[in-house]
Amino acid sequence: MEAEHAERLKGKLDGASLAKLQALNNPDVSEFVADAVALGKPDSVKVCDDSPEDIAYIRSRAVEIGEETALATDGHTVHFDGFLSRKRNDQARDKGATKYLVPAGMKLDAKLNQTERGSGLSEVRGLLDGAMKGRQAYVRFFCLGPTDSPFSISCVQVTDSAYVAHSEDLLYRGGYEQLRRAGRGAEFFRFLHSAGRLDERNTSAETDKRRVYIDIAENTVYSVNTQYGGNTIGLKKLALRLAIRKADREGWLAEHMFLMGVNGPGGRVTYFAGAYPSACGKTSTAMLPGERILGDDLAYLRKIGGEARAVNVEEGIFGIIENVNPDDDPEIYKILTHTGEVIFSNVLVADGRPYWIGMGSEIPDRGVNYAGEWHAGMTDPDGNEITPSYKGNARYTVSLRHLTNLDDRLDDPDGVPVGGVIYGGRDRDTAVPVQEAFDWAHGIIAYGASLESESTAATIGAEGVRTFDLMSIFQFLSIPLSKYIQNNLDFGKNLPQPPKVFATNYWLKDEAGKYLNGKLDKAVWIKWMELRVRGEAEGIAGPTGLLPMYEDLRRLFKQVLGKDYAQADYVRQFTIRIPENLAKLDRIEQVYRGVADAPKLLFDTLAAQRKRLMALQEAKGDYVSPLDI
Ligand code: SPV
Ligand code: MN
Repeated sequence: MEAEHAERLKGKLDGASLAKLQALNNPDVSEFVADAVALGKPDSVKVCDDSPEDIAYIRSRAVEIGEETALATDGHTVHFDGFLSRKRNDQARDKGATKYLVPAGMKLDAKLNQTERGSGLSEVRGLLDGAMKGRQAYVRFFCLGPTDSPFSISCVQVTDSAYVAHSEDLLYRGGYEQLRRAGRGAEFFRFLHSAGRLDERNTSAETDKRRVYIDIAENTVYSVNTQYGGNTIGLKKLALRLAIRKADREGWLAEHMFLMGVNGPGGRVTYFAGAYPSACGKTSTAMLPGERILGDDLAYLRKIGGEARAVNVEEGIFGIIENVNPDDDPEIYKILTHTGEVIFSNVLVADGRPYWIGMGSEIPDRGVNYAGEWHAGMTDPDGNEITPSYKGNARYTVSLRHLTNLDDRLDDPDGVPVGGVIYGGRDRDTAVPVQEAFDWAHGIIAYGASLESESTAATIGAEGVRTFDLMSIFQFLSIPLSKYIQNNLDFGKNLPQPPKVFATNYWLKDEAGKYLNGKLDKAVWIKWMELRVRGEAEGIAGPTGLLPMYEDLRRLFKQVLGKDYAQADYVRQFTIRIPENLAKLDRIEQVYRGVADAPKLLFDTLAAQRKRLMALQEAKGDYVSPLDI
């Protein structure tokens, strides 16, 4: 290691840690670590490799320093993020404080949150200066995607939070050995995090000084005064922002998508990738009983051998725990109630057991939760109810490796072939439950780039407000919107057989506000999509896409759920609601009129959709049954 780096690390690292850094033979890594340590000024530094000993060390540190507390069941721990009130807390991604550092001369889309690089760097580095004092820092190496594959991206994380480092062990593949083999000059993403000053509950005390700054020039993300995973776990949404830029340079796609295998007739498996905004059924789709999960949050898509192929970036789940119960999510519920490594966050704990809203059994009226000692009926300083588990964002962190429904190709270096891409939002009154795009470009524009979702209790503000969220990735976009859409269009262009594109809507209601579908109906939609990908079901050409035939769904409802599917239900669910669809087109066109250089094909595609809707309206009225098309 260069004398200069060794000098800066002197006295902080023990011999073993120093040797691990040295063995990497990568001056860029030593430089990053030396700088992080000089800045954060931790008392000591532990460098970890991929060994079980180092992973066990992190796990026990998290409990020792009180960032996690052991629960009654072996392997279970709980972590709390900061909470003062429903309005002031560290319980979610902080959109306002997350900014791109933009170097002089570079233009980022005006819709992205950004600040000038020089001043942004001094601000965040100022906050990190000495932030690790009195604590140990952990240096971790991980890989995005399977190791030693065309998809792999090496990452180095420096953090003073054992909770963050522990979460990363459950969520990502170890990357030390890969980086060591790559040696000098190997590229990697860098993440520097400090939880900042902690209060008596070991939660970040100065969340008003919370910052997540993304230095796109150096592939480095700085995060400070926060512990919530979405702001701190480098490889999750922080890396996604860097990966979108790398994918843009290299001609592939980094997406906010689940990845799953669907069992088709005759033992075949068809793979799907799906983008849904938070709290819209993404994890529960990927976890559908009887199918094969690969991932629930992040996928990379590349063209390999003339095919679209995808990997799960992660190997674990950081999932929303609310409403996980034995009926709706039996696989996850089993994991959460049995021995094995689970980090619960922001749930209620009583007698060493975790409780959460919607778990399907009684919740005690007293215990300890994210607000401290808790009893039913408590309110926060603003007068809002303190719910037993944090409404909308209490979570669990588990490795995928223990799931019995895990697909066996999680680590395939070439990924799995993608048969279909699905876009799904929360929409009470417009889109049918499932439909297929006419072709790749139609799907990318009319479904992906037109994705909207209604706000839920998981987000601050009024519920039921439609929010534009293209490909459910808007919050993570790090390149201009138009470029991102063009890259998606281009991806499918010269593939002999691009994936089919579908849209789902699990949230359709009738005039009385009652949901038109059962929670498990998605198990039927996915089987229909599987048949479509294989060319084994007919589609009815409607104005917004191809609709399922009643007969096919009737057969599938019986086969998958053992249910009789009435034709009247089909008609109610798949009626084309023309005024609502036209209103949606108005909203989406309005959004894109404000986007610089939006592709012409986007406006053409939306205009063609409008024309089809109006022609049908002219012929058959405002609400048209699928049987009349
Ligand atoms: C999401 O909200 O989309 C998540 C959790 O997957 S977070 O880590 O906050 O991004
Ligand atoms: Mn997500």
